[in-house]
Amino acid sequence: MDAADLKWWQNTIAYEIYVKSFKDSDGDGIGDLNGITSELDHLKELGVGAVWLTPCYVSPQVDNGYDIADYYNIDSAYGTMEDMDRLIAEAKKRDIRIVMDLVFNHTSDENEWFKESRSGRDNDKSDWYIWADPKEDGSAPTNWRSIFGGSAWEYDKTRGQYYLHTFHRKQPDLNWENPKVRAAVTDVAKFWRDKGVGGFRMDAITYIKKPSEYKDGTPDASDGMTGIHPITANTPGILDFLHEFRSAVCEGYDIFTVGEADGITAQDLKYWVGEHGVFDMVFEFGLVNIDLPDPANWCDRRMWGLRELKAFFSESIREADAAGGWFPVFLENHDQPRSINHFMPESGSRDAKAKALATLLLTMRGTPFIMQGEELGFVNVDWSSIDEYDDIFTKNHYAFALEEGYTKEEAIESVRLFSRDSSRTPMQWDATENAGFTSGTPWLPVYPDYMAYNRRSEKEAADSILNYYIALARLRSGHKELIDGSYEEIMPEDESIFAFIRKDADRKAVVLINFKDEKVSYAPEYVKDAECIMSSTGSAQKGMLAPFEAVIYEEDII
Ligand code: TEU
Repeated sequence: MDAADLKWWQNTIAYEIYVKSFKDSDGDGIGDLNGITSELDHLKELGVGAVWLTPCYVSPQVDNGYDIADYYNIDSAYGTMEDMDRLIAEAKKRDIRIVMDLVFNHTSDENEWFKESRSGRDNDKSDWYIWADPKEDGSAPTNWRSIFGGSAWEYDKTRGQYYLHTFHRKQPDLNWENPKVRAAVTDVAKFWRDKGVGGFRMDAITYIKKPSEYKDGTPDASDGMTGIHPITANTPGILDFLHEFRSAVCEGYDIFTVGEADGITAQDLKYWVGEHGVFDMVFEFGLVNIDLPDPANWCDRRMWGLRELKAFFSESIREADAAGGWFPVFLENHDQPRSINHFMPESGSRDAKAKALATLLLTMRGTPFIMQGEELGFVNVDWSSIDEYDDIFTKNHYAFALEEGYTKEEAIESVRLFSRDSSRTPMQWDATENAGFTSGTPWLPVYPDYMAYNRRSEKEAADSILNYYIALARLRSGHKELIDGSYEEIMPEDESIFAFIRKDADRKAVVLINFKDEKVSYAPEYVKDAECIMSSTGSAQKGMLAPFEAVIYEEDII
């Protein structure tokens, strides 16, 4: 495949904006759409062509917008529909397309759809959500635990029934079995498609189909409940719903979809992406859960090795390619810790680690997704009390850990490692107060390192993390094999070096990344006749890598 044959979204770099934390234009401490419009040039410089916005629709903000009360309007905290139209237009001028986050597994309980549904058992929307009768003793229909903790069922007095919520009790699940619900969410997607957005990220999409029978599961914790994820993720029949959605919304339009697909493995990709699939790409969870046997329990961590991390990429890229699909490359998002903390040892230079990971992100086969702040080298927050955290999942997890008998120290350590707040602190634009994010009081504290790690200072320092990202982005566009080239892992057994070859008809690039805080060597034959086109240290030596050094060598194919 030639780069010219690729679709625009395969050829570009995507960037995730956590709207609440990117840039505040009106001093209320909350990021907004006009703030984003004012900083589009930062994205342009990074080579970004697609910007995924976390949900900015009307919402009571229990889960920062993932609880939607009105899909057709913008939350006043973020601006107006005119602001959104202007953002779409200004982005387009810079060849950037906006990607909307569609949250269709659930709505807010303050959505009109739900208000009507809960008003009685006999209304037009009475079965738009998942209602079930209590057990004989009046308790919840099953012992399923929601992903954020506590029972997945909430009792409603008016109906005398429980409703299901995979996430928070203020996020009731929609009933996709009802064709009217499917038509309603399709209409929402068409509305945004017709506004000229470039694509959709489909939130929590693997949970939309529930099993036909609601049965208790074997308790997996002392609360007597069982986590809902294995019970409802990827239920047979789900693909029928998604095929229907794809043909109604996407066919014939130059837009892309990426599904957030917890519970999908590389082996499932042939049903999910490519010619016979339902999306253009899916975000798998194999990498981000590498250290958590049960992602619902952050206290129970496992050791992992680089070989496993490398195998994840090799397998998923192979299966996505085999299906005629495409792979989204990501190391971070707004639900995950910062990648420097997640995938790198504690010791060593933060800048060197960030550059090593940047090299992986921008040279792997697929569309890279940069999480805001990743390009500046952001690290996890280090707050010592649970009261300092904001995220509901984090707070519920802390309570769950204590209930399970972990000590306070163990519980807070797990929060330090996995809290979703780490990826949500305000963007750091300059060294002025509040890092130039807001003139008011930021909704979440700015990370104290902002004097050094901010966009302006990093722009001025030649060897900064940001300038390395910009250099890599430019390199990609001039060295097409890094975009369209095949992917072949080399040295798969090596526990220190992540190495692979990207090759097209004309050129071959060899990428070598040292994941250890020590000097390591490799067989120089791999790069014998090649020229170094990128080095994170500026002093590459064939056969040797400095701690966390990343290098790219290239040669023509004759
Ligand atoms: O995330 C879905 C989600 O939380 C799960 O996939 C979860 O990570 C996993 O099951 C852990 O056990 C999306 C959004 O990205 C997130 O911010 C929202 O809170 C959530 O949906 C609810 O809308």
